[in-house]
Amino acid sequence: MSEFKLTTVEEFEAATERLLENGAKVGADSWQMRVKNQTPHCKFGESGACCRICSMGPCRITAKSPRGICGCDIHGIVGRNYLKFTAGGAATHSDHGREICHTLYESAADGNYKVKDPEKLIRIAKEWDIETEGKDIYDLAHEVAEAGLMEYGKPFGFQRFLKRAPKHTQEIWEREEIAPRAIDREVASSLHMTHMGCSSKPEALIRQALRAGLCDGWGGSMMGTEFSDVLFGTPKEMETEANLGVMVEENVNIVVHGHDPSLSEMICEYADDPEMIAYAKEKGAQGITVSGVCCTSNEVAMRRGIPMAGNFLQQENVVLTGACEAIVVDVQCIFPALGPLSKCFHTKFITTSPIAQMPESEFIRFNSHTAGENAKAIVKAAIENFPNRKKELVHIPDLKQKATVGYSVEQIVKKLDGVTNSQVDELGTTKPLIECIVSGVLRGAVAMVGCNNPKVRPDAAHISLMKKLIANDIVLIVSGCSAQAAAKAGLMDKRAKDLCGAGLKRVCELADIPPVLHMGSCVDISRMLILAAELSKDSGLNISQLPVVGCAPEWMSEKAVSIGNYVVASGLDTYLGVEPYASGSSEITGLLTGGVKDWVEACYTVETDIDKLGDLMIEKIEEKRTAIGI
Ligand code: MSK
Repeated sequence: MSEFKLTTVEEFEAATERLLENGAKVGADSWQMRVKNQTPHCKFGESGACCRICSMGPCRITAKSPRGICGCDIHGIVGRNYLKFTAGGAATHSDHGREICHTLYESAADGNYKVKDPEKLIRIAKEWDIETEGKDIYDLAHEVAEAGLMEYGKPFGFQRFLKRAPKHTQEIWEREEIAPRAIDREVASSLHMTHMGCSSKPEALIRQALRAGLCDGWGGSMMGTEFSDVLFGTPKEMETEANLGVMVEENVNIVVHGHDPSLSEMICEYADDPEMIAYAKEKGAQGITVSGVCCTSNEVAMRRGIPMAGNFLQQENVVLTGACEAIVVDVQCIFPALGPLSKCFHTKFITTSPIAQMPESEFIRFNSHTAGENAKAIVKAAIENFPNRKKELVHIPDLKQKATVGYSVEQIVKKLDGVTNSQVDELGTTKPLIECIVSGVLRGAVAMVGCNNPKVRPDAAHISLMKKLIANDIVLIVSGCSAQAAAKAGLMDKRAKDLCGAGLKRVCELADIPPVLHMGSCVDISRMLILAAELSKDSGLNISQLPVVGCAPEWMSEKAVSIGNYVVASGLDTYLGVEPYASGSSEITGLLTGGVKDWVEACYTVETDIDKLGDLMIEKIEEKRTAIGI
């Protein structure tokens, strides 16, 4: 086996530079250029002090003009903006979850989508008091899917999955009146509250922001994750690779991008079809390579071992290789820039969802009834595009790392059973993990999530924090683009155990795991909630007492704010490396970084000095250990 070495951020950057030269030859635009054009950013927008929710404005708050035309002060304006931002994220994740419910509803023994994890389906049905005895698995799937769809609009009651949380957490939500009701109701109520002439009281706005976040994390996202597992299989440990070097010059390269696995799963099926491979050969290629970008990539990496070409700020790079026959997208985090960029090369930019339609793309409408046909048409279009490559523009950076992925909660529990002698019951418990933490072999855990953001040197914050934390015996559970940063660097290679402190290294060796565990896409942060809930129940500690924190060092999207809110509202202190648009109001920042702790036992810390951010997390973990006497 070759010597193991991490790929450095400098090597990522050199590869990007070379690709940008490729782009310059054909007049391609890039996010790097657009950042320059957009800098400096508007200070009013950046601090949340611009209000444009009615047409009397826009109103901008300054020392000279401390109130908007309606009389709203800075705290109301910043709070409303923050809540609207959260609602956008909660709606987005939850609508993804809704699509998955519909896909489950369409599943059939002879259909495009089948039930791959019937045990999980039965488990959820029992949890939701749905009769399972003697039922055909597809009848049950349809019943559970319909019950899931009702979670979006039911007139009474709270989200069903809240019962998965420890009792103490449920009591907090009830006491603080933030237990989420129907998902659509929380999103609509948020937009109602932020309408001109409704709420401007900071406490009310932030309380609703937590509630809207919770309807995402314990509602839409959790259904998205659970039903994706039912349909496509609950992830298990799997080998794959990451970074642009996973694209293969001799092959037809199809890159899937976005979030919804319904499309990408089908593309993978058809790309493996011998008839399609023969067709690719007929067109001069040696085969077909599917790789991914962003969370669609995480979905198919976790379940199929499909390689990850890159994360959010690498999406243009896959086109810049000149070797991408088609970039096929579903929803979320897709740069509209891919339209004009793909025109500079031979790449087909294929949009597939009515939710994400973009100029200069080819729209192949994807739906569950015609999924097979759609996927076949897309794979065929990519193959037929192979002869159109401009050979002089082809350059695939020679960068890739091995990664072991697939750490669902079920898989983590199973792997850690081997670490201690503790007796585990049939379903498995998190007790071995708790024993590692109590004994101090592991100091704690960090759930690192989120995007890239040009405000932070791309990937550098994720990777430097991960290296620092594992060296301090803190295990990482990661998802989204954070996970891909780790994989690209090599931190998901099991050999990365040598970068850990002695305790974590021992755990990695005994359990045969890498120190950074890939838990999936951004909706899969719901897996982290389940893990925290199980750790709390198995240890008898409240979630807020566990030496576990959340972190999003390079976040950028509305979804990330919704995530942050549900992680905090579930009791986990959360560390951000990018400021939310809230600095304009001392009251809003005061609530987010302190006041909400009185409600939910956790709050945010914002620190743009990334090294310091790491120190703060380590301090917090040690503080929590001391507080519980371990
Ligand atoms: S894809 S939300 S850039 S993690 Fe989920 Fe990555 Fe952030 Fe999109």
